[in-house]
Amino acid sequence: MMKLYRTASGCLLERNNSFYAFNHSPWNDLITRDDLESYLIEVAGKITPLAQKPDEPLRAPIGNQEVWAAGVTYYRSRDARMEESKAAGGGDFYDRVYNARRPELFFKANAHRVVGPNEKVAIRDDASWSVPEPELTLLLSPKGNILGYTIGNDMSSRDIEGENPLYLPQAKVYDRSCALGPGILVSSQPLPSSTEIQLEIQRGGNRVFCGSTSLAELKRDPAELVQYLYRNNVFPDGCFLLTGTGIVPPDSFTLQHGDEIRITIAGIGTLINTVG
Ligand code: DO4
Ligand code: MG
Repeated sequence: MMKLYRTASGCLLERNNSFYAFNHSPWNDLITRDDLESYLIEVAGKITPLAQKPDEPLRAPIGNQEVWAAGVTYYRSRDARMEESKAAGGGDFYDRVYNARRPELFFKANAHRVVGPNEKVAIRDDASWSVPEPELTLLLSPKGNILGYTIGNDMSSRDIEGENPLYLPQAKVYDRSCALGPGILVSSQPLPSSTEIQLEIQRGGNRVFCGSTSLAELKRDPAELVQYLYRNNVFPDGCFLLTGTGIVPPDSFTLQHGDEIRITIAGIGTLINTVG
């Protein structure tokens, strides 16, 4: 188990409960290496571990990558979206894409729209119904190999998407609409299907929502999503791919400024952001 973090001063590697600080500039060149896993094992073998985990703020683990997302990959997402777009006559499309061979894939963000751990995510000023979407996120190399996993928050404006599915880019892509982190679990191995994803939202110190799902509920194989994404599409710096949400708060829930969003994925960590 090896995790790679980006800090203000460089790179931090966690391996077998030891921490190793090192520099690799630019970060982008590190996380595009197809041999990332073996390279990091080599790095750890050459330097002395730190006496303790450094208390340094973490940055979003992104370089020049685009961020893409898959949609309607869990039954819960299909269901919620069919309901929210019923009046607009869009419901049927979500059912069709859930069952279709070709997945839904959409552009989510580039680096300047992404925030890291403990930074502020945004809700749109012109939206009245906003939710976080906690998603297992793949780090892909330029060749389309899965190098590792992180946590992604696909912040979404449900009223805008629900009014008309053609408004999807506005519901999904805006400043600080995506959070990534806290680090990258570096592994090319598939995660166990029992891997749990949890979402907790706190308001004024009280828990106002919590929910969980597991990768067993993910309808698509991550490798299949990657295969579709890389068809006729070159990613010179690789890509982050969010794999869809399986947790949707009840329709009565909307995020407010000051809410704290905590997303935990077993084996990867917890990504915490506040709405602001
Ligand atoms: O179909 C619209 C977006 C779906 C999505 O973001 C998800 O299922 O996570
Ligand atoms: Mg999503």
